Amino acid sequence: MAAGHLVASLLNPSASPVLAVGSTVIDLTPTPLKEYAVREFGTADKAVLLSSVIGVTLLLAALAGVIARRSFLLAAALLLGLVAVAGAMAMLRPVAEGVDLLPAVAAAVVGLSVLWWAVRALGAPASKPRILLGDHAPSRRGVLIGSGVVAALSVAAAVGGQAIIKARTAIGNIKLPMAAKPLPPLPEGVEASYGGISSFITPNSKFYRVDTNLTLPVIPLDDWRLTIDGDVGEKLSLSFDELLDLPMIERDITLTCVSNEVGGKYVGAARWLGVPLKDLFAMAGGVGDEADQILSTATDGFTISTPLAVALDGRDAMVAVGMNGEPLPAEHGFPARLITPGLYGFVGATKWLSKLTLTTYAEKQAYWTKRDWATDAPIKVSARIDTPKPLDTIGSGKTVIGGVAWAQHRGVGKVEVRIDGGAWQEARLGPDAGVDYWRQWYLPWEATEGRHMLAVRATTMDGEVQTAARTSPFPAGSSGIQETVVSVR
Ligand SMILES: Nc1nc2c(c(=O)[nH]1)N[C@H]1C(S)=C(S)[C@@H](COP(=O)(O)O)O[C@H]1N2
Ligand SMILES: [Mo]
Repeated sequence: MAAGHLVASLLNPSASPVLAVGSTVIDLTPTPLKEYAVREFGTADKAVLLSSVIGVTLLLAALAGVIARRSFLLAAALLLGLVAVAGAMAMLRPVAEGVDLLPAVAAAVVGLSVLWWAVRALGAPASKPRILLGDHAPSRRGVLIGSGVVAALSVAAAVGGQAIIKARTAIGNIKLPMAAKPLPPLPEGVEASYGGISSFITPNSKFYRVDTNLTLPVIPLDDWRLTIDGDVGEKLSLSFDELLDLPMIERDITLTCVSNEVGGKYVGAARWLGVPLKDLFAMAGGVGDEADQILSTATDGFTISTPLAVALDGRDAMVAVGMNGEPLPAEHGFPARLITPGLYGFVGATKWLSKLTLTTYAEKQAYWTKRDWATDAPIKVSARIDTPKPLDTIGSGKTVIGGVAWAQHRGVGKVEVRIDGGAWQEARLGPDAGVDYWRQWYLPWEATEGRHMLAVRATTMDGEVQTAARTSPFPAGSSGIQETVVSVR
């Protein structure tokens, strides 16, 4: 496994045996099971998955070791079978090339060599003729030392592979252009005065990350192109430099994941720099009258579909290259991603973007569409309590209840807090950065001793009150209002 990972790190990290098997499991997992995993493990779901793959592989390899003492051939066949599964999975990824078989080949060669050595070093069972042993007598010490060396080399190969991947996905020096009409800096948020409330701008390093990838794609900038094809006047293909030369817009937009539970943390707010979709479509000779879907494809073959009518209804949907004044971080889609204000990320925020195809829902279905998620998924109005934290114990006296609320593309008109089932009290709102951006909110509170139940709800500027009716994330986003309990001493 480690040898395969090291070889993959030099070629294509996603062809690493463990990662290829893990990715295939992700793709094949039925939606209810995936919902369960996300709910139970959150973003640790991938660590759980990879540990399981590694654990099962080690168990099967150990089994091969036991079998090898009776029949080397049978054990070798088992190991080869394991590696073949990994190799096949690597070759069946959406974007696979011949070299993606090499990590499995490396795993096979190293795996068989270690098995051969181990059988030789341990010696055949007393009942069997020692054909494999030659003149060597088995030595317990030699086996222990040898096993230690194999284990140490494995760890070194795995760690080395990770370091190589990290270096290859690092972003070089890129100078972003200015927006045609730069926005003034955002006003200071209320987090400075009321600790515990999410900062008005989410720093890139703290921005939530959600995707199906087990490893970041390696994208050499010189090879990268953005293609626009399908139902357009003329296919368009742009290099990164050509994209950067186009007139840019700058917008403050809050991104939310459809998997976010009420009160959850899969939401972040940033200033995005990019080229409006409508400009790109105009450059491609305009959209024909057949298309009803923008199918975007990432460099690794992952797809997202966005309703064409929604993306072009006047909102600032864009191909973004900048996030909070920096190039997109690798985790957030470098070199370019889609941003569609008002839609959950899974229908409008394709990272590591490589192609936009104008097509129809009848003709082509994206990754999540095939898994029965909604095709048009506007973000639901929602408010979250950041402070006091659920189940916290705080001191009595003057404090604030505070958090953030969002209703992208419609704007937050009002946030209300309810304490111990009393009347809804209107909270104060932080600065306004437009309807696509979240609002901070806070309510001064004279906390008295005892247990208290806090609830919050937001109302959109056009008057929709956040519903108390609970739904789970599948298939179009969670709803309900957050209620938490705090203790005051
Ligand atoms: N290529 C790719 N883009 C993707 C995804 C993905 O799995 N692969 N996940 C989407 C989802 S579900 C969300 S919520 C957003 C999250 O963007 P972020 O990780 O930058 O916060 O990216 C979207 N873009
Ligand atoms: Mo998402």
